[in-house]
Amino acid sequence: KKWKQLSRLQRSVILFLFAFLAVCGVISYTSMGEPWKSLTNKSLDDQRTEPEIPGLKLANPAVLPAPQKAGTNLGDYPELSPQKLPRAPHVRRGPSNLQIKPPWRDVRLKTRHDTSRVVEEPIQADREEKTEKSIISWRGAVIEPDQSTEPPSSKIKEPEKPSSVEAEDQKEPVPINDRQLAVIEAFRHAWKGYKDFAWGHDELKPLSKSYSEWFGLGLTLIDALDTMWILGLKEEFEEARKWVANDLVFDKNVDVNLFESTIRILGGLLSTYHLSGDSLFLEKAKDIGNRLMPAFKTPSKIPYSDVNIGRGTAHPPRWTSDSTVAEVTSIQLEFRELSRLTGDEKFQKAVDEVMKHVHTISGKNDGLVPMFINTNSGQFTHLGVYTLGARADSYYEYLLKQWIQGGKKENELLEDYMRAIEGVKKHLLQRSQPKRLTFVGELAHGHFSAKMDHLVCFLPGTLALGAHNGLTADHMKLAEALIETCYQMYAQVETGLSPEIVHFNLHAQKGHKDVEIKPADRHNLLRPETVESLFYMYRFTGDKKYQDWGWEILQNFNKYTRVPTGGYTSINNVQNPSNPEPRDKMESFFLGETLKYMFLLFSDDIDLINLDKYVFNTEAHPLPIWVPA
Ligand code: DMJ
Repeated sequence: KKWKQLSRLQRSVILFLFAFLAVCGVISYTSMGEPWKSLTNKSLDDQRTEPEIPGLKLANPAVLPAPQKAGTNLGDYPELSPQKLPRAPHVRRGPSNLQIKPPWRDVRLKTRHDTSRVVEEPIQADREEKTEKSIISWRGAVIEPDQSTEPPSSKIKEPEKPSSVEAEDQKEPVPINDRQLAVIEAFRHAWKGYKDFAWGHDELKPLSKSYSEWFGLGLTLIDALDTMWILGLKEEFEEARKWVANDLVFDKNVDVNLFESTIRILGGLLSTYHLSGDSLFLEKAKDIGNRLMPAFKTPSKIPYSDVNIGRGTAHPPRWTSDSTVAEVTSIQLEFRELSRLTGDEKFQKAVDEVMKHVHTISGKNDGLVPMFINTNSGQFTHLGVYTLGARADSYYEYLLKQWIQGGKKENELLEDYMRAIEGVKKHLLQRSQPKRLTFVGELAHGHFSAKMDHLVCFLPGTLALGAHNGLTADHMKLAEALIETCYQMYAQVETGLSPEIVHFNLHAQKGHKDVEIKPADRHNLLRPETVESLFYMYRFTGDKKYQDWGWEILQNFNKYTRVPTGGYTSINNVQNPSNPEPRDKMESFFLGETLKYMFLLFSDDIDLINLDKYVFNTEAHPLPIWVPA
């Protein structure tokens, strides 16, 4: 009534005053730092992460800041824990990112005292601009406010260029040291055997001077491409490239294992494309990627283990409709990268769906997963058995690595990883006697077994990588303890080489070491996991003992597995130095992984595959991190 009695002028003045006060209020609220943003993210995170995940607490904020412009620091988060290696004095610092130029242009392998490498760095500016918009969630993961709830695949638009194409600034050569030269010599010896007796075939049989076929796709050659690039082996690389260009044909009526061909062939081609910038490798990667896609046509979308890449049909193994959990959850880095490079989201969609599904299903034990999953029902099978070894190993590795690859935005991956590591601590960690080595055993229907596969030795490296990326410091402590154990799996054995599986003594017995070996487990397949972890540990701590341990291992490979006419061989008996019983097979991962990690371990150049720019797939093929730190 009173309002109506007021004149028009009086009403306008009152309305103006109200409007003025409202604007002042908004301004002062905004200047408090846009609190609604963090509130929104926090509540979203809260909803998704109940109950609280141990180890992911505000008390342990990330030490790695979100990707950001140089000189800015977001909130109270400390600066990135750097890779610890001393930089070679003559390496110029520039805008950070790694690229290795083609070895024949820049990497000069000369005499023992005159070896050099040039590393260059690409333009960073537009990436920085993109990442500037990111904010950090309360748990330290990077969230882009407008993107955090969308699947990454929806963001795919334009095909990406190889990371090498962005390379620009050149740095001074970093000398190659004697240990790296020894790795190059070992590689050349292995390659000689492959070239002389197995060229274009899957694996060398160095004793019978012949070869074995698995998929008939030149597996060793493809697995070794990026190793040759990194080692600077120009001639060998060129020759292998020619074979890829002229002889690598995927239109073949052959069954391949989805996981093995993804990590070795697709991963190898993608990584070589990134390092070399040569589109031949991307074309081949697209071809094999497309041919593997029928594997995902299953009732549950959990892929079959095998695909006929010529016929376009897929199937599980003859005796079961199960797939292996590690296999279906360790193809993601490669297919996601293929989507990013091609602009075709179908690859990423297929593999992301698998991860999302595995995230939701029951049958886990504090984040630990069973070893099998059914392709019809999409449920875990053979419940109750938990291991970090064969059939489960790289599930854990890829949780962390996908999170890193995608710029640390996909919180479900991080949550599953953190929960799983807590599960490891709760159910699988024990200490041996007499040395009290920390080891990862297995759990079968509530019974603990002190058995540890050599495969588990990927774990210290993965834990260290997580800690470097901001996860809790106790992961690094555990990594340090476990790498010591993995080293002891070599050092306590007669040949100084680890067997495939060890059993740890839980009780001290006179005359017994920590490590016991059963006759069926005493073979060595030239596997990489311990050397891989040594590489991460050296990069992040700078502690030379890790290099020394790796050097011992290389010498023992040379002593017991080197075949004089060319190549290295798996052996049947690591306990018998006078007759280690050669098995007559050189696995492709010896060149793809073991020697590559050795070379990187002995390097003091942190930009030789910079771990803030690249993430290694489980076959040691480096793929770019989408939003580098
Ligand atoms: C490789 O093919 C990969 O590292 C895989 O993750 C495990 N097995 C071998 C090496 O041991």
